[in-house]
Amino acid sequence: MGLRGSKSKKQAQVLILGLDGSGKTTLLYKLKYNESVVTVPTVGFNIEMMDTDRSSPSLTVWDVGGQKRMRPYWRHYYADTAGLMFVVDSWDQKRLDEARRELHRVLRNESLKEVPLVVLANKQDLPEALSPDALCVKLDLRRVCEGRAWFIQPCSATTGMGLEEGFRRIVYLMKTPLKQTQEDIKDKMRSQCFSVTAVKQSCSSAEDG
Ligand SMILES: Nc1nc2c(ncn2[C@@H]2O[C@H](COP(=O)(O)OP(=O)(O)OP(=O)(O)O)[C@@H](O)[C@H]2O)c(=O)[nH]1
Ligand SMILES: [Mg+2]
Repeated sequence: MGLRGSKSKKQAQVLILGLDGSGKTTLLYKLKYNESVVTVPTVGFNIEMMDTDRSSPSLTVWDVGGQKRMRPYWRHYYADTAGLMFVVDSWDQKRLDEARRELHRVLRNESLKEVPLVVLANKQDLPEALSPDALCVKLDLRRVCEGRAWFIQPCSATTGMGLEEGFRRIVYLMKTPLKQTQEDIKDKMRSQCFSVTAVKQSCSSAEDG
C-alpha cells in the first residue's frame, strides 16, 4: 500500500486531490505552518513532509493542482499512494456534480483500489456550507466507497478546524486493516460517540427515506 520502510520510521505517501479552488493548498500550509497563505492556482504540485506520532509512518503529502488541464496528470501520482484525501468546497453547490464525477473517476483507478479515503468537507466556516451528511449523499459516498475504508471530515482551511482530525483519520485508516475499522465502527456505534457512524447512518436514512 505504498508504505515505505526504513529501520527507524516508515514513510507513507498521502495524495490530496480535489477541484481547483477547493482549498488543498490553503489547508496544506495551514496544517504544516499554521499560516494562512495567499494562494495562486497550483500548476504542478506542492509537497510537504508531515510528522506523526511515533507508532505511525511520517507522511509525504502531495497537493496536486486541480484545474481541468491538470487533472489528466493526477494518475501519475497514484502508484505509491497509501492514503487519498479528496477536498470538496462544501459551499460551492454548483460544482458538486463536477466534484462527484472527478472523485468517482479517481476511485475507479485500479492503482487506488484498496487505498483508504478521507473526504475533507472544506469551507465549513462559510454560511450555507453543506454539512458532511448532505455531502455524503450528494457525492454518493456510501455506494462508491463500498469495500473501501473511508471517512468524511468537516473542516475549514481558513480557521484550521478539523484539519488535524482529518490527517489523524487517514493515518488511522492506512494503519488499520479494513475488517478492523469495520469492527471499530460497530463498537463505536454501540457507544454512540463516533462521527463516522453518524455520517453513515444519516446516509442510510437519507437513502432509505
Ligand atoms: N472561506 C474559506 N475559504 C477558503 C477555505 N479554504 C480555501 N479557501 C479559499 O479558496 C481559494 C482557493 O484555495 P486554494 O487553496 O488555492 O485551492 P486549491 O484547491 O489549492 O486550488 P488549485 O491549486 O487550483 O487546485 C482561496 O481564495 C482560499 O483562500 C476555507 O476553508 N474557507
Ligand atoms: Mg493549490
